[in-house]
Amino acid sequence: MLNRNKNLANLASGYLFPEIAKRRKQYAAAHPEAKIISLGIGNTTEPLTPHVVDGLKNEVLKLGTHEGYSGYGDETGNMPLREKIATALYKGIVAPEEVFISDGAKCDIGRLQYLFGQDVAVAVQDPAYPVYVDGSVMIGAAGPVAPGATGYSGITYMPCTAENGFFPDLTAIPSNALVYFCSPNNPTGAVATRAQLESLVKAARAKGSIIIFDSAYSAYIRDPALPLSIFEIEGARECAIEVSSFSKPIGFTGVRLGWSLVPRELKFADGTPIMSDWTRLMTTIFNGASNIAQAGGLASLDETGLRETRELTDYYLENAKIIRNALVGPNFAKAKVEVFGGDNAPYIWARFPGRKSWEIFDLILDTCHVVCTPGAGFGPAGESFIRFSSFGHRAHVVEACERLSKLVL
Ligand code: PL4
Repeated sequence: MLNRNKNLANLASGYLFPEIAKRRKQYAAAHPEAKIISLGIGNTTEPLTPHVVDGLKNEVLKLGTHEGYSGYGDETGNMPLREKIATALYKGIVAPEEVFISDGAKCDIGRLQYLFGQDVAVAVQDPAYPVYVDGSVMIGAAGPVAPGATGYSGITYMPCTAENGFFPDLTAIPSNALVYFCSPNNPTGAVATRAQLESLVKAARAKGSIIIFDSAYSAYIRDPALPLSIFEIEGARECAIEVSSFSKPIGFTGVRLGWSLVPRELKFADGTPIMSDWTRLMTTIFNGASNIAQAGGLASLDETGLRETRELTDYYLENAKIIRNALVGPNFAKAKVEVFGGDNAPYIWARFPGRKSWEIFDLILDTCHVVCTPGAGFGPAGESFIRFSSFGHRAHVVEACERLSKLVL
């Protein structure tokens, strides 16, 4: 028999989101009368917008003709889409050849972990989207949780707390490390300022480290002073890779489309351009994003598409406002609950002093029939926090908030 992959055996628990789905299912089975509402997993709920649907439909119709049919495409993506991302979203600060189209940011994070392999130090914001840590353990860049420890060995956890404005102490960044950084942040909802990103780039360059910048939620930024991309920061081309996604701007969570951005200047220690190895890897183990999805993505980047994106993201941001308002109600104020995020981000991050995240998760599920996400699932610094997602139907969000206003803490 084959031996189990040792790295997978090092994982301490199941992946967070299926675990939440499992608990919801178990609760529903035991309480069939409960009308459960999810403010948990960041899964979009609103229909695709008309112009994007037209883009998808037209491509499907083309595929049904001899003239318009296409099979395998370029593994790194169709050039018109790469060009449009470079111009419409990045205003020309990146070149189309630096944009690699994919089936989503999560998949790109996994492939980037494969690109850098196991001989790399890893630093994460704590709390963080679990794929950064779990994927690092899977590839062998991090080891098991030592007895008595709260995190995996080999990972530098950089606490992001209310006290430090959810921006980490950058002196903790190890040398020659991959530094995962997400802004707007999942789960805290914090958005890094220009000055903060400048200090991050400076610190990464000083340490010979590379930032993996996750901008999956940049379409939710409304404050014009906040950077949408790490490449707005001078020096980032020498120390950063960006991953991003069509999931949250246009509801492509199920359609699947994203991109990574690898600047030409970025090099390994031996002088090899990272872009060369990334191209080699993508063309070898990835077969290109769906041509239909790419047509939909392209439609979303023209004038009409960008307007629709704005309207869709405004809808979820309004949900975020409704959730925030509910969480500052008298019952929460009495329990001294602190509320963060939700302004330029679709997540609200609430601290329940003296309580455990999973305890609050169970209480809210049991008494409000509302699913949320326990902060502890995002890392040690997430303990006592709960994340609320704004990706729901308005009527469900309003109903969930009414129930939350009656929560006894
Ligand atoms: C549940 C910071 C959600 N099954 O859709 P993708 O792959 O382009 O983007 C995924 C992604 C990338 N980066 C960040 C994210 O927060 C997400 C999506 N996260 C959440 O609730 O935290 C969905 C989670 C999904 C998953 O595992 O990603």
